[in-house]
Amino acid sequence: LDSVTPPLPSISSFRTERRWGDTTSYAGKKKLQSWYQLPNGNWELGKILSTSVTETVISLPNEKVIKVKTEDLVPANPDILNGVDDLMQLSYLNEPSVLYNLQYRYNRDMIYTKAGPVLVAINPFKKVCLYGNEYIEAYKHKAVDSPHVYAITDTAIREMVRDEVNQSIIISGESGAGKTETAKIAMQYLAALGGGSGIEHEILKTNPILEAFGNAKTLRNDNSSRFGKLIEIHFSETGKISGANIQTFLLEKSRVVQCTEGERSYHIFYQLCAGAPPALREMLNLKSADEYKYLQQSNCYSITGVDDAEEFRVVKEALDVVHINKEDQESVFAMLAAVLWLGNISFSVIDNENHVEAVADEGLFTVAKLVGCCPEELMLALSTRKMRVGNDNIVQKLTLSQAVDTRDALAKSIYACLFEWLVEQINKSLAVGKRRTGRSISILDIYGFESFDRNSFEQFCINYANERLQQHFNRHLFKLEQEEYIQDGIDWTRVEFEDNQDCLGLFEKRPLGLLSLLDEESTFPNGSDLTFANKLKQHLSSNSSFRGERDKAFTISHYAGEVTYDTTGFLEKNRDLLHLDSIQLLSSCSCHLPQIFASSMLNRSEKPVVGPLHKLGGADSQKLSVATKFKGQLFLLMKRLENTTPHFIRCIKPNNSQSPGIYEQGLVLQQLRCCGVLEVVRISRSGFPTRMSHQKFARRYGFLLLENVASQEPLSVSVAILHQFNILPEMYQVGYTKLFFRTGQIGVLEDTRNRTLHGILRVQSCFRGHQA
Ligand code: AOV
Ligand code: MG
Repeated sequence: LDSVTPPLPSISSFRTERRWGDTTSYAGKKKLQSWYQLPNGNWELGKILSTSVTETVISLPNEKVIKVKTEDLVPANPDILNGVDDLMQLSYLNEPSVLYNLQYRYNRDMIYTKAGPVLVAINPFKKVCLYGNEYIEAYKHKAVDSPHVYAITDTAIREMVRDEVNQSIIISGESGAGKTETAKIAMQYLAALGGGSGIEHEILKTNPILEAFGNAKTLRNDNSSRFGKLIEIHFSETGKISGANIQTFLLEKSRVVQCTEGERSYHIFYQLCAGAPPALREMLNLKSADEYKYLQQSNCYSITGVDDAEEFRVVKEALDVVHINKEDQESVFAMLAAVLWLGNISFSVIDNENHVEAVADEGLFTVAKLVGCCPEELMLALSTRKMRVGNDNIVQKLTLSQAVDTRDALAKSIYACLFEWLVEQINKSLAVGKRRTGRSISILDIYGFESFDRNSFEQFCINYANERLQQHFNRHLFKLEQEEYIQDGIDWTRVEFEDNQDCLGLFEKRPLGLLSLLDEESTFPNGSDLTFANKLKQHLSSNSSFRGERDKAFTISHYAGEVTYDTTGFLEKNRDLLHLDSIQLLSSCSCHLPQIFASSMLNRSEKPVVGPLHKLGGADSQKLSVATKFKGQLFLLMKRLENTTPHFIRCIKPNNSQSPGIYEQGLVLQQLRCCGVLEVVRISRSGFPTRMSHQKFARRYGFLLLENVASQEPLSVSVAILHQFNILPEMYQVGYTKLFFRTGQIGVLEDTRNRTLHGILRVQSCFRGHQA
């Protein structure tokens, strides 16, 4: 394709207004080239040799000349538009043109492109020279204006200051698309501009910690986030970072005890095994990763290009920076080792009813030592359960599968509590010296949409979160935008978009939605994954986003594609029960972390626990289910985001092999389609992104008027200003309450205002100088 395109003109030359009229002006002209879709689905640029209403002869880049139906051709943009910064500048806004424009830039390491207000970022899967101090300085001083995470972050800072409104940077995209990297790049820019107090350094250091404990290698991404994260960075009046707060969402804890072939558990386990210094190794009785059962299952211990031992040093240093003292760090590592050793505890059958007892071996003794309990108590907690029958307390022995579940539940809980505890410590550290000013920029980075061969409860939750996020995106870029135009009575033809309300309803409807039915089944004593699956089929089959499958499976038609879920384990994971025996064991431990964990587990249950015997009936039935709690968290998150001005970044994965230089058109197109990039561009192109009430406009620019206006009424003043500045009629619309402007129109006014104000200030200070 490159052979037919001239080299990219300097980026700045694209700034010259290439705007609305273009579509029509070029459309009427004779076309030189068009897009032709090959049988494999890829688009090729064909030079038009001759054309009639029905047939066209084109030559393809491989010099093949073919005759095609004219109606099969899709118009291509003139070469001068190759690689434009903003898809809005394309004369023809069709799928192949957008795909090509992104590819054109991608091939030149220009991985960022604007799609109207949205920043599209294509994962380069290699180091690209676009970051660092020089670039930060350039964006800060507006010396460059090509699309970049820095640029969108800069806009967020400016709007925070200008409008005194909190901002959010919302990053979305499939698993492996580059969200977490993008979030870090945005944080880097904020730290550079708002730095000075030193807290920015701490904020940046939270990344290696949270990644070590919350990221893992999956089949989609070697560094996949297994939790969602919102980091809110606070600024003082002077624009300096004053503190931060991190909120995390639903960590995938099943990974601690169960892991698919080729994936890994959390990075920190491998880092600890590889990097712990000798003294620590001895203290924790640490072995190499391949000696732990939990890590053995997936048969994958290392990641290409990653040195776990080195990473361990990085994490330890970061823990120092966020003020987690050496003693606490040792406790953290002890908990990790305890989790690993728990997995090595085995059971032996002790009677002919298949009851088992934990084997008193190295695993058992080490765990007991690490958490600070006596081995016998641990043995009992793993092999028996205290029950209350009538007025009697009885002890029930466990079968093998019950014992294994109990052990795994304990390991998962310890890990999840450890993660939460760490986030809490980090938040304490970041809150130091925080003076609330009410101004903040939040960055949202959650786990991306996932679809594997086998999808379970975790994917169900992750994809639900992504539906919610997509809804937020739709609301802001399509719904609210268009509603505002219509409400204010301006001329507007509605742009249609893919609404995901149906799918969200499928999850959230009560009582007949996925989440309600899941909760209901989870509380039924006889409920099982099979009865759950049947219930879904019975009640939801009329919903167009739902399809029942064979066995215990069902399919959801998500905004990003269909995913089939296997309900095996759904109920158990949703209940997420830890037996009281285990909680009591932890609370009786002599080490402080297990005690903290035990009390946080008890606190989390809705009913307060009165005394140890009060609840011996087994697990706490009042506890919120995982899905319900997650739903609540997502609602709160959305509420918080609703109070901010959003800035959206869409990360795109150009191939499934995590390799540089490969741009698979089909894969990219599917991602562009599902998040509605083309529609966003369409709306922005015909829309009026800048708006201001008549009052505000009159107040802000009224003093620039050269002639008096007869009426002081805001609308009259506004109109007079528009006339004086010669703003073309097609560049604005006057609504009932607001003025609406095309992109870039307000700039002239702002410049004049700033110059004038500056002049006034200078005169004033001169005057004061004279007086003195
Ligand atoms: P994700 O956050 O979107 O996936 P990541 O941010 O972890 O994806 O990106 C995956 C990998 O892509 C990284 O580990 C890098 O190797 C590479 N990468 C991404 N962005 C860049 C960039 N700007 N420059 C260089 N390499 C990059 V997930 O957390 O799985 O949903 O759940
Ligand atoms: Mg991530």
